[in-house]
Amino acid sequence: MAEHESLEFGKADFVLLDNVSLEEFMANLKLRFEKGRIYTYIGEVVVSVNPYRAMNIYGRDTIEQYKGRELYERPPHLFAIADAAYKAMKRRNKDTCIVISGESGAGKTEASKYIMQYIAAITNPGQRAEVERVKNMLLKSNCVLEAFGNAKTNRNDNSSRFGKYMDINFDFKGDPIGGHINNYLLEKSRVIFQQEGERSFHSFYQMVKGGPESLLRSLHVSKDPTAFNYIKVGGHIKSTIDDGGDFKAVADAMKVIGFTADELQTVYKVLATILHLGNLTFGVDGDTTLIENSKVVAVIGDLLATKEENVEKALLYRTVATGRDVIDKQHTAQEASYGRDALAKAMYERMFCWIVGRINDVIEVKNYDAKVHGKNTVIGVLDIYGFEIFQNNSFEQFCINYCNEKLQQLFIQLVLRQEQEEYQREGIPWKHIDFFNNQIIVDLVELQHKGIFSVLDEACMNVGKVTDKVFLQGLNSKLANHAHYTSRKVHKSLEFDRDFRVRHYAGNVVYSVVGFIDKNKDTLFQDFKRLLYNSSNPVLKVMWPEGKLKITEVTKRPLTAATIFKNSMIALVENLACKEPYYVRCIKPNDVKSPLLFEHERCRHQVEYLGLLENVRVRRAGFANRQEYPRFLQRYKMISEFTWPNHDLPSEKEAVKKLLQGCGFEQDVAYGKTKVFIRTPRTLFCLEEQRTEMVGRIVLFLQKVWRGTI
Ligand code: AD9
Ligand code: MG
Repeated sequence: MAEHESLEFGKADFVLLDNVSLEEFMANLKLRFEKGRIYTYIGEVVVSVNPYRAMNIYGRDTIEQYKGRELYERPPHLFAIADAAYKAMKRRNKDTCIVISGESGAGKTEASKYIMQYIAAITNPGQRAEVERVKNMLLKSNCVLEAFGNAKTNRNDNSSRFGKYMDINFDFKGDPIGGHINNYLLEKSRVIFQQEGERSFHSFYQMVKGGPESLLRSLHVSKDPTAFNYIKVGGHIKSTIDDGGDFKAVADAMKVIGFTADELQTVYKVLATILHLGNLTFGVDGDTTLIENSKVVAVIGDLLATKEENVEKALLYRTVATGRDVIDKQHTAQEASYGRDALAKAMYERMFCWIVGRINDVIEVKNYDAKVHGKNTVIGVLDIYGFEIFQNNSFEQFCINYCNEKLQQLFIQLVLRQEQEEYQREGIPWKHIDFFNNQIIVDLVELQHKGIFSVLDEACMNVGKVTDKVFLQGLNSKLANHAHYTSRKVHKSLEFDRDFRVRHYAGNVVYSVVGFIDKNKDTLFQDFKRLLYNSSNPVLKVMWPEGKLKITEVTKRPLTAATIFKNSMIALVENLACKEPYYVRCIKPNDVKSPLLFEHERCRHQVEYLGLLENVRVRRAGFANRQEYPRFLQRYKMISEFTWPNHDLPSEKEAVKKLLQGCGFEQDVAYGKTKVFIRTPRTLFCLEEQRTEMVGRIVLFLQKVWRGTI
């Protein structure tokens, strides 16, 4: 409960609702949104509604108001959650994490940035240079990662097309001493194709529009983005983003982080190579496949610091080992186009991972001796792509939505578990509340042998020509009876040989299987890996270590994209589960990015699938509020004669008991080992009211004393 919030702005915590019904929940959410109160609590969970306008609530003065305070002392805010995670980490030596979830465009990335800014602002009071350096790097890394990993989609002008989990490490003083970024599945298909109305990654437009003349000249790149096939497919080159200005900001950030001039040049060369690759076309002359615009090949050879003929050969031929012989097999024009696209995607993805790796080199914790300094603790911040439903949903949306299922599952487990554990720890009885458990959908995707990923991997293992259609038949035969899977047999709107539908926790999504096999196999001809490894540009070479292998040495079948993603999600969830979690649940109020519109139906849907109402019920079934005894006493001691100004009871727990008995709240509270638990919010309200009244009286009394009238 926030003492400074009046009821005019609705209830600051949904547990304070008179009745827990969807109607009341929605009415409160709407009222608060319309009054510019975008944050509301459910206990320790922050529900946030995207305001779609600049809010004056993130400045230095606001930070000061939240620093070191308890949640209920101030109006709901992200800063309060960040502070709670920080305090838990510092006071109790706990690793904590902040999980930010919500659909695409709901405000996760913005929230993660504000949280990081807050943590940076409240730490390092001693101004230690090394800590300042680390903080600066952590903050600077955001703009670099967004440039290379975000893009305009039809849902969000700055949509994260990769998942990000960032650990911030703290020393025993509670100051950041380093960090580590894990990145998850970049949507690399965007490099070669975008749906109508969308763009490729910001980095391309930034370079083309903002790169200095001399740079562009050296890259043979014109200032016109429409000159490049790969980045004009979506037709929406213009956006609300200032690409030109961002180019400089990103370049500066990269320099500060420590990217060398050669490294930056290589990044631009990779971007330019991809742009040129997109303009290459293949034709045939009799039996020969050829490149129609060979001048472009010369440019690419130059950019990749390799010979033009090597580039040409890698694009047109494939080296295959047949027994002991090695032969060059010519591609058809179609195969060559496929290879070109695969190369463009792979080069971008590699470069992205390399950039993350370079940032990690710089921010990694160095010279920390736990024996000398005590445990180094961590706050993790998770900002991952939100649930997506597009007109056309493919493998990428499938992975993204699976990831959201995993996170929802974690939320269910942790929110319940955390409550349960706290009651147990404090020795208080607890009763169970039912949630919709989405484990069944997680299983549908990831179960060994039976899940969609397994069926996909099996299809990809088959020798011979496997098609997406064969994969779909496999799904239909194995999963026809699954409650969350629908095939054409059941649903008329689906296309027989193309679609399947999954009933996700957040809604139904129809996936088109076109491209699933290909994206899962994720093949890149070895010839390209060798080409890039043999470049005389050392920075490029580092990105392609496996190009070192000779054709006869490459035997192992690489893991499929689905398996890699599944494993990384399982590892992520395990990592989060062993930390103390704090949640931010983001809601997108409308589809038109309007600051004024609260689309009731849209919001209701999100409230339902995020399980927010159940969350309120769990919170209320237990105790709406809990506070450690000393803290409670400090706040309310003035309302009881037994505790004001000091008490003579044997412990703080006894003093709190005496205070609450005196006020007649005995029935509504329980006494744990270290905390007092208050069941209904009304009790806390009354306590707050009495406190306010007493503070008023005390002030009046003191004024009189000062004036000498007493
Ligand atoms: V996605 O799953 O990566 O596609 P996000 O990350 O949930 O999505 P994002 O944080 O990028 O959404 O927010 C989308 C846009 O909403 C931002 O670019 C801002 O224009 C706007 N936004 C979000 N949060 C705030 C805020 N607290 N204040 C002002 C905001 N604007
Ligand atoms: Mg985002």
